Amino acid sequence: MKMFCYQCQETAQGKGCSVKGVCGKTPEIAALQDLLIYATKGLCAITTALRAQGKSVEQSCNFFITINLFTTITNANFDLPKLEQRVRETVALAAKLKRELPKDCALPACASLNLDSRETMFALAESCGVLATKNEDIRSLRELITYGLKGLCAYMKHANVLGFYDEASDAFVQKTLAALLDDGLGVAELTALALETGQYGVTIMALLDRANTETFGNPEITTVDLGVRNNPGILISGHDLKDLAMLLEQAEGSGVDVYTHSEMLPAHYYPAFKKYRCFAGNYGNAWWLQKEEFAKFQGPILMTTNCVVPPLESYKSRLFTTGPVYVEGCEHIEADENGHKDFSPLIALAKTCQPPQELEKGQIVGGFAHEQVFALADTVVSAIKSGAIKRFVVMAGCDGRQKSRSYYADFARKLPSDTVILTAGCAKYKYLKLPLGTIGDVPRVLDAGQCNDCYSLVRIALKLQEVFGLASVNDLPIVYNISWYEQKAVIVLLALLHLGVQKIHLGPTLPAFLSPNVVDVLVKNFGIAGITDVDQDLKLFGLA
Ligand code: FSO
Ligand code: SF4
Repeated sequence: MKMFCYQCQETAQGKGCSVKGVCGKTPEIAALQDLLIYATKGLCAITTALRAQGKSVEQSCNFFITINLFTTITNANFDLPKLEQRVRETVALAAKLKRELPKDCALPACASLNLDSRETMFALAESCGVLATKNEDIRSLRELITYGLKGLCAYMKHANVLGFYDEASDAFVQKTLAALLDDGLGVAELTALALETGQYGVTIMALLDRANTETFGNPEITTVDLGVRNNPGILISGHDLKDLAMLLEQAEGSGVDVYTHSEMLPAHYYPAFKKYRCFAGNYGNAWWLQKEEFAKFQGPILMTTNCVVPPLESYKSRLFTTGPVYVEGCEHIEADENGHKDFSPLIALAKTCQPPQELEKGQIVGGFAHEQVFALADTVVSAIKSGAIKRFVVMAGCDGRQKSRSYYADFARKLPSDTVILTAGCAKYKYLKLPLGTIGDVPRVLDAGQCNDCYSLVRIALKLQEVFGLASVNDLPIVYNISWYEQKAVIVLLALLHLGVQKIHLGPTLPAFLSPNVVDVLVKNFGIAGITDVDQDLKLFGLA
């Protein structure tokens, strides 16, 4: 079977995975993901037509569409039967909603799919994937928007499960996804739509920020242990704080400790989780080291979102999934109709396991989200005025397994001592544990949180602009050296472009899905550039 996917930074040869995904995605999984997106476009054409006729779309339908997009993000779903079921549910929901529309309502072919066998599905998938769009620039922009929407939906899902919704954003996602079938939209219209996607990216990151902070409090400066305790443990990874809240509640008093991994580290910064004595510390590093680290953890592991990688046999029986994450052969924890999840299988299994093997000792400090940094504003502003802090370097985004990513650790090490790194996302693992010291009382690496907390970095930049009375956010002494891996980074990038941030450097490579002409548009209008080598880039940024 053929496949084609180029949605993440690790795509084969920097061009596209066509035999098997570097991530472990098989051609069959790729086919059903393509088909899921295609069927979802059909469903979105129907919901958009319903809205146009003044009819409302149920929240459960909006949520269903959000999860469909989240499901196809890199490293989320490796379960073929589950994907097949999801495609069938999408087609069934489309058929049901279509009955509410007048018979003569014009709809695309994907709004009325007829899928009998899995073979029919595979055959159809061949004609509806990325390469179905022949014009390279149109394909590039359509995929840029699709990946932005996938990232946006990941963040929207986290807000939704905490009871925060934005119907206008749901309507935009659905209208836009359906519009990607419209051959009447050219480069200019699609470029505008990509920037509008960035605008909704800002809205949704702000909504998620409100959901997280109103539910769990404002992140505060926190010291997090990196070592291990003597009890058996459960390791939780991914980005879903509600899952963590339920797990901590259920594990408390059981004799089992809970450790965070990768993007769950910033959970330690929230006041709401500090009361749990079972909340131990952070174990390990970014997602791509999970094979080694999960094997050594010895207890159950819960993946709440991407990035999961196809597991080794040594820990597969201890790997549980939930939310949009599925791995064939691993137990999946479903929410009940009230959103409650029963994590007792993990707690019971943990009690039979050895405590985690120690990976490292020590502590790290984080929690520099917007409110905490605003509380330190006087210190930061006087450090800037005295010249003690000369520059901020935004080094946010994703980490990944390619060797070339050592660039980011080297870049951090070689930065002049009067620079401060602002970070968010799993990219931080390249420098958070380096001994970079402080400037006065201000650590040289300020971790705002998860990748969605890039929103905090924007708030901080806007605050500095206000304090210094600058006309533009681009007048601040801030440079952007961002690393990307998957589609959440795409929505963060589009959000920054929407806010008018210029001269973002993106690495370790520019996205394969950007055609030369689209790159040209981004270079001309936003000054976007890639990276070269550390010394050259330090000079270019005026940091050497
Ligand atoms: Fe990293 Fe994975 Fe948060 Fe991504 S864990 S790579 S941008 O999913 O979402 O930063
Ligand atoms: Fe390849 Fe990335 Fe797609 Fe996986 S998600 S198939 S690694 S481009």
